[in-house]
Amino acid sequence: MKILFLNGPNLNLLGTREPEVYGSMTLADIEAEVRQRAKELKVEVDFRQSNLEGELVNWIQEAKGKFQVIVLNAAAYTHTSVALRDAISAVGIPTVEIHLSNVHAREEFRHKSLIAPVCRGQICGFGSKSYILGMESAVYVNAENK
Ligand code: CA2
Repeated sequence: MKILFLNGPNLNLLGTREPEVYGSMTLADIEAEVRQRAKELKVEVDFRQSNLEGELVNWIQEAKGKFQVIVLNAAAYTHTSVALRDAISAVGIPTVEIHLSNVHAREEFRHKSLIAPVCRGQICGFGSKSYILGMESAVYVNAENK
């Protein structure tokens, strides 16, 4: 089973600013934790980040036939992107929405996710562990689809 992790804008800055909100781990640290758990779960992982909406859309489209589940931290595009929502809907690959922070406990503009209705579920508020929980959910979703 192959899982595609996609990370949206500014997540490359993790560990450098706002540690009180996003923790002190870098995205590379999170990727290392994900890869360690992936070994135990015997799943393959591809882990990518882009600041560009169109690149994320391209990666979602290209995932068809290659990945069974997408785990997506769309970052700020979560709250704005009809293009990401349409891409998730178009490819039909089950997608798990994840966030480091509890978006529902933050500013009102973060309460709305445009992608949530086309995702299989949402995990938020557990810091870097949201990524591990996202991967475990992906394994569950894949088993459900067999
Ligand atoms: O909590 C999350 O994972 C978010 O997806 C993070 C996004 C935010 O726009 C979403 O509402 C919730 C922001 C990612 C930016 O990360 C930064 C890291 C370090 C310094 C500044 C921003």
